[in-house]
Amino acid sequence: MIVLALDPPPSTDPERWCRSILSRVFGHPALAGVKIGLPAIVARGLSWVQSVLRDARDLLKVADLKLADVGAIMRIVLENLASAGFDAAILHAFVGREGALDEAADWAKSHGVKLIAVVSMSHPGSRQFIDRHTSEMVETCLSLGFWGFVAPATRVDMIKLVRKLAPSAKILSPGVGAQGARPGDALRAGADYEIVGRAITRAPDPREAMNRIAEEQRRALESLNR
Ligand code: BMP
Repeated sequence: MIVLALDPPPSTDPERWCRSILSRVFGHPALAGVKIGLPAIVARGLSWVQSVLRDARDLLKVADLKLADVGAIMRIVLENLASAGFDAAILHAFVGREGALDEAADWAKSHGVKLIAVVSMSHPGSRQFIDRHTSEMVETCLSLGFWGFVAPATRVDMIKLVRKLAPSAKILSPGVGAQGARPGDALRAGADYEIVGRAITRAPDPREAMNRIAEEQRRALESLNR
């Protein structure tokens, strides 16, 4: 299953770019969701996002601002994201429970927004600080009712750790393709979704790229069941 990272390159019109890519891959059986983040929102704000999210219909719609602030501020941002049509948002777990994650979780619960915590990242530097606290962050976020976690496809040992600690939470794994991880490896390690951006969005034929990645995922899972 794929969550498509829509990160428009600079000097493109983000709305046109996102809608054009989405129109080519929409309806693919492997496409579970879309993720829009800072590159697009910093460039043009939030107003244009609504039309893209409308096109995404019943797909999971993830806002990836990797929020890391005090609770009151995260609630304001979450409210704006929900008004724009997002149904899930990514937060950094390292801000801790009291006065931050707890307030965001309260707000999200009462407004039906799914929260996803970053507990390990796909770049090597994640080991320096974040990965030292992955287990504690997972436990805190689970106790607050978080829906899911970001754990990297580039280091499947981290996915296995999160899956062990959180058997029924969703795991979303970035790093497939452009960052080197092979499609399917994260799913085999216990992830629910692989977040894929450039390997699809920058391909000459995004639909064909999605076909190829979905087929690799299928084969990886099949070999697991043998
Ligand atoms: P790409 O497949 O083009 O490398 O895109 C990966 C996407 O996942 C980007 O939107 C990036 O912000 C996000 N991401 C990541 O690469 N590593 C992480 O640890 C967390 C992320 O959200």
